[in-house]
Amino acid sequence: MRGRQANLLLLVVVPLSAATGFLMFVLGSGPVWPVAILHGVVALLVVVLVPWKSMVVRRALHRSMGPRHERRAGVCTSALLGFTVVLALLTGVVHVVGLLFDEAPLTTMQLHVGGGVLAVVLTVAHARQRRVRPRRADLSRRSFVRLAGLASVATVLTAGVQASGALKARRGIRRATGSFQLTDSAVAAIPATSWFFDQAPELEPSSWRLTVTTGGSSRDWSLAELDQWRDRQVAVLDCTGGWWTEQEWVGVRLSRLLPPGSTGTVEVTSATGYSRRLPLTDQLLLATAVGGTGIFRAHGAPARLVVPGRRGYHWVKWVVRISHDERPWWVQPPLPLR
Ligand code: HEM
Ligand SMILES: Nc1nc2c(c(=O)[nH]1)N[C@H]1C(S)=C(S)[C@@H](COP(=O)(O)O)O[C@H]1N2
Ligand SMILES: [Mo]
Repeated sequence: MRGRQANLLLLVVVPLSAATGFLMFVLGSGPVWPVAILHGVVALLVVVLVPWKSMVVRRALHRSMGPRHERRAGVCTSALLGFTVVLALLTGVVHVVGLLFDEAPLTTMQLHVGGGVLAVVLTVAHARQRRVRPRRADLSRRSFVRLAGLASVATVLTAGVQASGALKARRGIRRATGSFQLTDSAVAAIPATSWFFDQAPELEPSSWRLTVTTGGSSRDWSLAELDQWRDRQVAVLDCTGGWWTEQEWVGVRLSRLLPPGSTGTVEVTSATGYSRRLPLTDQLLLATAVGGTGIFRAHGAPARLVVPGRRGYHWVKWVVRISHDERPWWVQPPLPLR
């Protein structure tokens, strides 16, 4: 294989790694494991391509250090790109085979996603500085046979990483999403987590109101009024940071606040402005208590959404507004933007 073809493949493979990684986040606890395998294979193709890429890199270094010092623009981008790809690869593998460090300021998975996102941005910048032109022959039968060969090696590597992860972790501790169970299952041990930089607002329970809008009319609920219900739901909070915890959440089924038999979706909005839209076919619960205590302020007091089967970023905290209509739930950014 030529260096140019390795470059072309990397140009596809790095963004595709990120895309499959994101798909795992979006699928919740649905059919996520085939995507996890695909993500591993696509990402580890990068490792398989290292021999060819290292020739490209060596040639470039040689040219820049040779007598003519042909130093091209974009050297910093290239170096940074190399660093972020290695970071994403290492943290990906460490996460799968490794442990969850509950106490660390950043989880391995957060470093992983940070590295992965940066790697895609830098790949685009890098490719603009070093254009590679695809040729007809790149789509030849021979190229596809070669790609199949490379992918089989990547599949073996993925199987190895997954198998060592499975051997190392206690059974049941890892979900198909790749997340690890928190070592302490107590409510007090749940990390207070934000998607980006949201901070717990000051909400006075006695003056807090939940505004529910449906069919052109709206009604405010006080906490005391919601407390007439004690609906229970055992559900797993699975954060994209790479951890999960199973708890019994107590509060009111969201459907109780809507006309009986309502269909469609609800947009659930936080006092901070953070919001998600979800289908009423989900077992949505507005939780005011968990595991025998009230919800703590950092975890969404006085009321936070519980969405069984979906990843943590849907579990809106500090809920103040619920708007019900027939808009499809998927007409929103697949991941929160704030
Ligand atoms: C930017 C978005 C990304 C997200 C959301 C993401 C997400 C994930 C997740 C959830 C896992 C765990 C899979 C499991 O436990 O089975 C994982 C593993 C992994 N990721 Fe990523 N990833 C991203 C980007 C990347 C990139 C850009 C690379 C490399 C170029 C990469 C390389 C890896 C590797 C090597 C593993 C271990 C795979 C295995 O052997 O099974 N990831 N990633
Ligand atoms: N208002 C608001 N709700 C939010 C978030 C946020 O940033 N703002 N983060 C979500 C994410 S990513 C997760 S994993 C859970 C974390 O809940 P916890 O703090 O109880 O662990 O809250 C979700 N709800
Ligand atoms: Mo999260």
